[in-house]
Amino acid sequence: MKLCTLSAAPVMSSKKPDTTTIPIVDLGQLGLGVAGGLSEDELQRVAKELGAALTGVGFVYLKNHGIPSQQLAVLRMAYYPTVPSTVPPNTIRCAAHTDCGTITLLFQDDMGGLQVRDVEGRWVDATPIPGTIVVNAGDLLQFWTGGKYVATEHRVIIPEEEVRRQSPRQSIAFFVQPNAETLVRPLDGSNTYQPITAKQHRLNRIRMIYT
Ligand SMILES: O=C(O)CCC(=O)C(=O)O
Repeated sequence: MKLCTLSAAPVMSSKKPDTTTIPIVDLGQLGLGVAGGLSEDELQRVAKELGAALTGVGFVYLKNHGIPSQQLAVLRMAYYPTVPSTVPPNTIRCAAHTDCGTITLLFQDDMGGLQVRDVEGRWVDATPIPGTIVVNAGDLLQFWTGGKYVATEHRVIIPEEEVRRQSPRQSIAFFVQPNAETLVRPLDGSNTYQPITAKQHRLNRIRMIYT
């Protein structure tokens, strides 16, 4: 688990944006995947187009982005409602699990409740630092590194403090995954883990959970 601090610098312009239209930037011109690529001038032009779109409305629709349709990365927003007084503290709110992708970014506020299991098997509070991102290692990172980076088992528990129990908890998790057909095998050449595609591993996990 690693922590990094987010910059407080504003990303978007303070100018009131025109939100009536979302700009479209066509990346088809980049010739993605084609050897040679764009000239510096062309890259500058596309970068300026993107910069203008993002500092104006703050959103941009990317056309012909070249990202294969079978990409598996997911942004999950989970809402945990307030907790009735009948529920004892430390009750499990999100069951212990590892994530099935490579890394997961967990955006932190000050609500807490996340716990990770250490190498001795003890549950440790991942005390939240607002404005930071917890980076969680997932199964495929473990497979890829031949077990050097072990997938972090984690869970969420109900807090003790009344103020936290009476506030809803909003979790924002970005699950980074290789494309579906990517074959993941230990990069150290060992046979610690059998080769498996990202998609097959995810299907195996879904079957385990729901059967
Ligand atoms: O809510 C959290 O802090 C963790 C969420 C989580 O583990 C998950 O969505 O897989």
